[in-house]
Amino acid sequence: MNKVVNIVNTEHEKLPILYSLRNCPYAMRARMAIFKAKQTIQLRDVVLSNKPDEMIAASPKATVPVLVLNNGTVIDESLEVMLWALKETDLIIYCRVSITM
Ligand SMILES: N[C@@H](CCC(=O)N[C@@H](CS)C(=O)NCC(=O)O)C(=O)O
Repeated sequence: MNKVVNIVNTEHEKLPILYSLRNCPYAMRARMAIFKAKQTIQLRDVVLSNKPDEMIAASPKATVPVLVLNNGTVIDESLEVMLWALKETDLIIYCRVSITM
C-alpha cells in the first residue's frame, strides 16, 4: 500500500508535489503509475480555471500533470511522470515495451 502521509507533521514537505486534475486522462495515468510504483507524493488537485501560481511558475505551459521533485526538477509530461514513478520497479519493463511498439 502507498504510505498515508500525516499532514500534521512536516514530513510531507519533503515529498514530491504532483499537481493533478481528477478527471484528466493524462493526470490519471501519472497517478496510476505513481500508485502502482508505491511512490509517495503530495497530491494537489487543481482547478483549471484557477491554477496555482506555484504550478505555473514551475511549468509555464500550465498543463497537468506537473511533478515537482525535492531537488527542484520539474516533470510536466504525463509519460515522463510515469517513467519517473516506475523507474525503480519491475513495471518499467512493460512501459518500455509499450513505448517501443
Ligand atoms: N502532453 C500533456 C497533456 C496534458 C494536458 O493537456 N492536460 C490538460 C488537462 S486533461 C490540461 O492541463 N489543459 C490545460 C488547460 O486546459 O488549461 C501530458 O501528457 O502531460
